[in-house]
Amino acid sequence: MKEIFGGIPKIEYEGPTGKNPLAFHFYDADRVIMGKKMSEHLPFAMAWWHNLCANGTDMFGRGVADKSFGKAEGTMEHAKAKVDAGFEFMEKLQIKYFCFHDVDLVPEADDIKVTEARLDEISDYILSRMKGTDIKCLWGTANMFSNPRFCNGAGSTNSADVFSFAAAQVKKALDITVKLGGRGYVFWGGREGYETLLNTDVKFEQENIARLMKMAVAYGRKIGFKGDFYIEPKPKEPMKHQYDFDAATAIGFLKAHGLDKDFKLNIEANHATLAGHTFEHELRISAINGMLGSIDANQGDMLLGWDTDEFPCNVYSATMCMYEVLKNGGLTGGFNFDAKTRRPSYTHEDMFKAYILGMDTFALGLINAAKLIEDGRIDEIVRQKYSSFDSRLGKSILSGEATLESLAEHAEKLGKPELPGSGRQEELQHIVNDILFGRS
Ligand code: XLS
Ligand code: NI
Ligand code: NI
Repeated sequence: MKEIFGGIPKIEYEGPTGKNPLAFHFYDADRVIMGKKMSEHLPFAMAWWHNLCANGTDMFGRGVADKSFGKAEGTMEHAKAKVDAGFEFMEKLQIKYFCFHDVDLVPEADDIKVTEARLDEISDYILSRMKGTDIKCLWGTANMFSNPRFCNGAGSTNSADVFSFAAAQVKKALDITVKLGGRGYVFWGGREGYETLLNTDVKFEQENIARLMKMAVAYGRKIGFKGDFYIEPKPKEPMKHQYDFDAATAIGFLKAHGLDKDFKLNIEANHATLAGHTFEHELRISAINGMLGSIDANQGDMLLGWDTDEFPCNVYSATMCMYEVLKNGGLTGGFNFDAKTRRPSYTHEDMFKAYILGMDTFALGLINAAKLIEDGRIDEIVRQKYSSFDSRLGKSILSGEATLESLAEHAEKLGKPELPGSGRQEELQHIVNDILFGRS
């Protein structure tokens, strides 16, 4: 097969002192950290849409990057060239997974039957390219936000016809995900939200979204899908209010509709910060509910109020993310780089350098997070903070034996409690810096 990214070598680990921009400086796939290989801790995935489709178009300018891969765009030859480009890209970067929207794979036709036939053809081709490699599908999804028919939402639409088209897309995207052996299936509620309450029946819309998800679970299980369904929370953009605002909101929704056994969350860093949370907050909330499934690894810009989907370079944030992931015992999903190069980084080489940056950032995060855990000071300080619940009094609260009366009696006997003890935040932050930057 003819090389598409000629001149770009296979990207190898060259160590932290290396200066080669086309090499990993921290991601060393076989290095063992806390009993597992880096590659097992970090199942990285390539996002079809940003990497193979997006050409840098924004609200103010047309495309600048060439993603034709030598074929006329809008054709099946081009769709196949993207598959070839994707596989060469993943193989050269040691990436073992990919994620896709249905319409990333093929040009969408006016008639849905034509699109579906194209999806059958391209998924056969992808399957043939997967043979003999260890590349797998992390998750699939249906794009139910780009086509004008979804201007009022997909599951939340006011039109029963449009709802049926959403259902048809989910059905086909599930077929393909299962065919390609996908670990998960994502619902990102692109336009599941509203602009104004004046024209919106929120209760009706939310119940209909749940109906669509229940149909997806029923169909998915019927055709043998064993993986997790995911909701990917996002607070806004494109809609002013999106129903899956953040992890806590999505978990409440899933529980209210009895979907919590089949669904977990796919947490995206940039969506967390748009919701006014840290990335690690969203991960923790998912994890304590047993719903941390997968991650869309990217980062936002704190000075901008939109989803910039930048490649992650913030090692501190990646460390806090990996701390949550390690504490969770890993992910059932993986790390999908839902990230795009900046508009001026339009060359094919930039695509590789961006993934190298992201993978090295998470490798550093993993190395650091393991050090934080192995050091043990943070855990010990947290343990001490709650140690009063080890006392007889504390145990009576935890066991349910205590009552308002018994506790009031205790309080009245004391008259005035001691202050609860320092939170030691600055000490903890110092410890983190010590571990990250010290020479131990
Ligand atoms: C958009 C979302 C999207 C999902 C998949 O903000 O991140 O890319 O990951 O539909
Ligand atoms: Ni995403
Ligand atoms: Ni996003």
